[in-house]
Amino acid sequence: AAVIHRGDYTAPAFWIDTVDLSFDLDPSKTRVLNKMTLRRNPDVQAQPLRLDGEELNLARVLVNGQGTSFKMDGNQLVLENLPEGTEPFALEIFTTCVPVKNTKLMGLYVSNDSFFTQCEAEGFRRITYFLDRPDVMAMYTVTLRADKAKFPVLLSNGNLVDSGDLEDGRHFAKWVDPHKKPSYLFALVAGQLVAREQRITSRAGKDHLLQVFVRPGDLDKTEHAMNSLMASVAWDEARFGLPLDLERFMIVATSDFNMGAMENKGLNIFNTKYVLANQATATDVDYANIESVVGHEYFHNWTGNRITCRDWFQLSLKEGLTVFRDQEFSQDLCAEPSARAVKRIEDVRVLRTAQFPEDAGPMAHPVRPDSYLEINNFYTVTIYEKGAELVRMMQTLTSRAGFAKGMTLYFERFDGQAVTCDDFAQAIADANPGSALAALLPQFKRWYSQAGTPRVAARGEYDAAAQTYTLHFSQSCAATPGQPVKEPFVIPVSLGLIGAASGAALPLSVDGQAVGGSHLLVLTDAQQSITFQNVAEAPVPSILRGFSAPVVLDFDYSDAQLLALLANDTDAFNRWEAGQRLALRSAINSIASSANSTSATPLNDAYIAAMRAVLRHPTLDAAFKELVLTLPSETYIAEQLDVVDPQRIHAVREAMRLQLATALHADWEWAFAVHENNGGYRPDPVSSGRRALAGMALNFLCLAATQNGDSVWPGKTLQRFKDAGNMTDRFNALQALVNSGHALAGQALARFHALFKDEALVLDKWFALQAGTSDRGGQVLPAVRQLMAHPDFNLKNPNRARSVIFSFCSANPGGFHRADAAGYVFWADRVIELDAINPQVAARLARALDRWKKLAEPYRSAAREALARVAAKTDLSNDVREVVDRALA
Ligand code: B3K
Ligand code: ZN
Repeated sequence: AAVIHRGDYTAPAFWIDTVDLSFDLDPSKTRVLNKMTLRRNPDVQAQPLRLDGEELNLARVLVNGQGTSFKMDGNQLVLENLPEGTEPFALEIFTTCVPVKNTKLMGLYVSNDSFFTQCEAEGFRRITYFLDRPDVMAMYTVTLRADKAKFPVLLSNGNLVDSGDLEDGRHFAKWVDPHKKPSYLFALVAGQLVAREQRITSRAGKDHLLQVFVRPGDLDKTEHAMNSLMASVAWDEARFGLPLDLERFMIVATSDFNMGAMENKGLNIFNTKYVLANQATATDVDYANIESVVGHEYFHNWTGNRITCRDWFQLSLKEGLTVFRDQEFSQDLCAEPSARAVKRIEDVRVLRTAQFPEDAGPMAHPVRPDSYLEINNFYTVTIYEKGAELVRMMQTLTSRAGFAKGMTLYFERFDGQAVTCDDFAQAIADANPGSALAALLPQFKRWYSQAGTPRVAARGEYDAAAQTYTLHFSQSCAATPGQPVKEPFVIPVSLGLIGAASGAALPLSVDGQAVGGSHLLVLTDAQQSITFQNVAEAPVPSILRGFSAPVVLDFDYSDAQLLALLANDTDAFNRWEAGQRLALRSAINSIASSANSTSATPLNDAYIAAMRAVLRHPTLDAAFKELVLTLPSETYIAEQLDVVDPQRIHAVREAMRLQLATALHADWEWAFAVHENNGGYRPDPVSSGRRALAGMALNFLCLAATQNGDSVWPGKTLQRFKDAGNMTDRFNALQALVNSGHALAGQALARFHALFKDEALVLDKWFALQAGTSDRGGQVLPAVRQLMAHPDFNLKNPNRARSVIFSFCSANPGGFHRADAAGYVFWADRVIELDAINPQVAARLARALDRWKKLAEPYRSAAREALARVAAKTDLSNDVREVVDRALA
């Protein structure tokens, strides 16, 4: 297999105008008749037609109804004797495939006796021969035929135009999609499904049918997904003037799915995890995720489907933009401003714990990559989450209204086309001629081409006599693979000043102008300064408010300054950030201080007192408190260090948790008492924040019990676990018992399994909790091996594989990084085993060792050995090959 380069893009030699597909669906042999009309692209020199195909049995090829010669070149079907000129011609291809053997879950596959498809990025070629690339957009007609008893529901994109019975107990359905689309947006579903239905009328007065299809028995878990869909339709119309462009919009849930969901035109296919919820089975986090994923896929209908990507290097054109849109959607659904801030903090936490490491590791790539071996490896947090930050910065540099104007211009220019990231950025800038974005566009676009997380270093100078405060900034960005030198970025820095003594938000004056309480400084140079006038007292700078750019900020804050920000900043994000910086500092000092023994008290009294003040604060809301009281993760701490001893980090963080548990014991008791009762269940931000804080309190109270021998709180926790009226409270209680290692955990886990043995998504939680639990002397790996031997374990089901294997290898550093290397041996075995089943899932797991070069010995050598063992296999998929070869490079 060869590396694909962005610079090699050429337009297709042929266009496909129409596609008429007929399926005779049979799990062990599905027949596919593909009738297309094509024409030569007059702008490209005449050449043979090369159609992509994979794991297909080819039976027949007809051109304008006549047999024709063809040859195979690798996976491509090559047709040389085609009509000359640019007149359309008919091409008919008949193939068969074997859905039941499709464990890759790409193309047409069977899950729970139903048929599903997944075509993005290159799965359509596993269904029929095609120009399987996003810039070839066609009109689709699809006829499905199948056994009526086994597959009563037959769905595809667009509108149902005909259906009826056939001989031998079979039936058919014919679907026509009124919009042209690239092949990656094709979908079909066939099986025993039931739907929740909702009719809606748009602002413009059009009627639509919304449907959520699930397996019989799951209908009682579809209300939240439907509500989220209705909210999405309304939001896109209200915020961006983008209406639903289909009579019918369908969501179908499947339990076998490689990722979260897929935005197929009019027929979104979802992982059940992002559809099914009721209060007995889903947590508040599940509810929030469903809302944002339903929104995300729906918003793709415009950003992705109406305007799509010219080539896969432009993936962030749709993904970064659509993540930005789903983030804004979730924020706009929050009634309280504080809930918006909570959502922003959660999003930044994902960016910093997952994307920053990616950008500093062997898989680092620009938001618009330059090359890939396997496109599936580039559905990354960089393309998605960093891509969303780029769009957010564009909004910051043009204003919310200006950005909306830019979106309107983008659709005026490019609706119905396959375009590039440049096209998007140009449209946003052109709609805002006076903006900083328009003025700086070429430099701004370095965000698309340069990988790596920029660092911004700042220092401040207060001149008490002149009452001025000057901030000096410098920016830099470390080398990444293939990019040794970086040019300066455009970095919007939102700034404020807090009085060091008074704690007051200081009014800002720049160049003699009052600018209010916050000021946006746009960094463009390697070095830059700004001076504020009329600064009446020594200030503490609040820099990068709201995380206004995806950078690392270095500022040599004193503890006192951070405590002042934590107590007084008007910007909720920086308030939280100050607490994180304080905790991080304690962690790093403790890690550095004594290599062998861990202090029982890494946190100082001032920090503890500040955390008590936050916890007991009369007006801050519970969700925000829970975020502030959450220590930086082991992964985030590791990223701050040059040499990483995962066991040391784990020990120090555990000591910090224990210290918070004991030093704030009375406060946790208070917090639990005040937040434990929340009335009837509603998954809104305020009550879910209260449940989160109550759950955190229980976790700390059970942890403290391991020290003080208390049996009251573990007992209460078990009772709460038994009595809980919703999954959030129940699971938090279970987690408190399991994570503290309490003896009652065993009976609670057994009871939980018995209660939910028929709920796959709940069992996933049961597996994940045990595989991700805090390691105490190496007990987790043997437990994980036992979980894999459990009758409910199934390696072929991605959700279940992730719940055990990923929860351990990717989300449990203290358990995974063992001095005896057994974690890495386990990892290598699983990567190899999974690669034979499902390369996409295997490649995700392979990334668990991305940061091996930072590890201290003996971890580093053992990790390299494990990677080398995988890389030595000659029959690896491209997916895993690319990941391990890059890691070892
Ligand atoms: N566009 C899909 C992701 C497809 C992944 C293919 N390996 C889901 C989404 O981003 O909405
Ligand atoms: Zn997406």
